[in-house]
Amino acid sequence: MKKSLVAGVIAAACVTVTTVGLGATPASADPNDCPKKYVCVWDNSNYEGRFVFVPGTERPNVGEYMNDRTTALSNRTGSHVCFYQNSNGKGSLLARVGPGDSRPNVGPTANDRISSWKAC
Ligand SMILES: [Ca+2]
Repeated sequence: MKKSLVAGVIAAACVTVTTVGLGATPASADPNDCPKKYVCVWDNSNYEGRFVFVPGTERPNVGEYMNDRTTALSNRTGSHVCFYQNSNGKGSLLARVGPGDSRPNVGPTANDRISSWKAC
């Protein structure tokens, strides 16, 4: 009796874990998944889809994998960070995000245009 109860509890725990796995998106869905002192960007709104997590406040070129794809972002650094249209902080300033702030959607002006960022 006791043994089967333990088995039942373990089975229930496994079911719970499976449900969480299916409920979550494959990549991420929470700006706090971005580690402290990192800047993180995601392809889709609400922190979903492909992503790049970068330590520090500088990224002169986000790279081909994420170039012109960013739709959501999180700034977990202690500085304001500015996001630019071109590499090396050139082109239009598309977004300025305060320390600890995040954007589930950067909006139509900045969407799918960010190529670099730096503290500002
Ligand atoms: Ca996108």
